[in-house]
Amino acid sequence: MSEKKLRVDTANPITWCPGCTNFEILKSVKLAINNSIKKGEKLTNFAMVTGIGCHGKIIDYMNISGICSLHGRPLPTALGMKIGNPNLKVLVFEGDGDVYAEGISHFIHAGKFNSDITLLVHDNQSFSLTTGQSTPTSQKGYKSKAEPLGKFESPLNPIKLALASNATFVARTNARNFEFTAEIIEKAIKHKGFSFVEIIQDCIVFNKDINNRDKKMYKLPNKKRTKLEAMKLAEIYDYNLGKAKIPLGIFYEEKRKTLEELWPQLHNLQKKKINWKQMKK
Ligand SMILES: Cc1ncc(C[n+]2csc(CCOP(=O)(O)OP(=O)(O)O)c2C)c(N)n1
Ligand code: SF4
Repeated sequence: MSEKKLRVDTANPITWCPGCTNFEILKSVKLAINNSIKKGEKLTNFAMVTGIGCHGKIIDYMNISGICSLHGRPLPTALGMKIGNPNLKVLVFEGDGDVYAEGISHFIHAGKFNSDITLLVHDNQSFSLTTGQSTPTSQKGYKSKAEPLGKFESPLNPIKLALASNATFVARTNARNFEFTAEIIEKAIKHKGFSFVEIIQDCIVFNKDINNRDKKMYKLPNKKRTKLEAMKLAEIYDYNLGKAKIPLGIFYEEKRKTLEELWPQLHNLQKKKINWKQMKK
């Protein structure tokens, strides 16, 4: 599969700020899809959903069928796609504002349902498209035009929330390391069930204090962990500024029956590799 086939050629250039780490995420996703295709996946079997935000523009730069959903609603949209055709590999792209603010309830239910969906969160700790207001993961004290005195509460820890919501694949990566991010995304795609990849990214225009954290980051060894062990690792970084180290990699992975396996009609479609329309009356 050539990189060209995954690219949409439009008359308009990519509109992310030059130097934005969304370019790296785009590169990682393409690499992960290409590697999955080399191992037997079909490009036509992929579908994507995005939220609204800088991250959401990725739908214009990928040659994959999909829906640019409403802000906060990509996960229920993806769930609808899976119910329509349980054989699709659905990739969901959301910003931290999108998923951890308006979309937070869907995030929790996605973990519980365990539909075979891959969620990739572009976490720049800011509502960037709307000029940098604080999101649930912004650090305490972060000042924006909307909060000139600074954010007063502590950030949400999405890794802990994903674990508590029973997500069966929970990982964190660094957008600036596109090869490692691609490797984790490929594993998330392969995982059967709800996979969540929190991608730490710099926004070079807003919330700049949280940029350039590479030196604090380290990779977790690849090994099976209990949920309690994963929770302890998730505690290491609280999304605030400070000296805390930032663990990257797969925190937790578990095999559990998916929504599609538990729902008999969907399981039937999956086994026959067909969609509802192709089912004999
Ligand atoms: C239902 C709804 N609520 C709010 C908005 C306004 N809105 C559009 S983009 C955006 C910020 C997106 O931030 P985030 O999801 O973090 O993505 P980023 O721009 O940082 O990639 C907001 C609040 C909207 N378009 N629709
Ligand atoms: S505002 Fe930030 S996240 Fe949005 S395109 Fe520019 S650098 Fe990227």
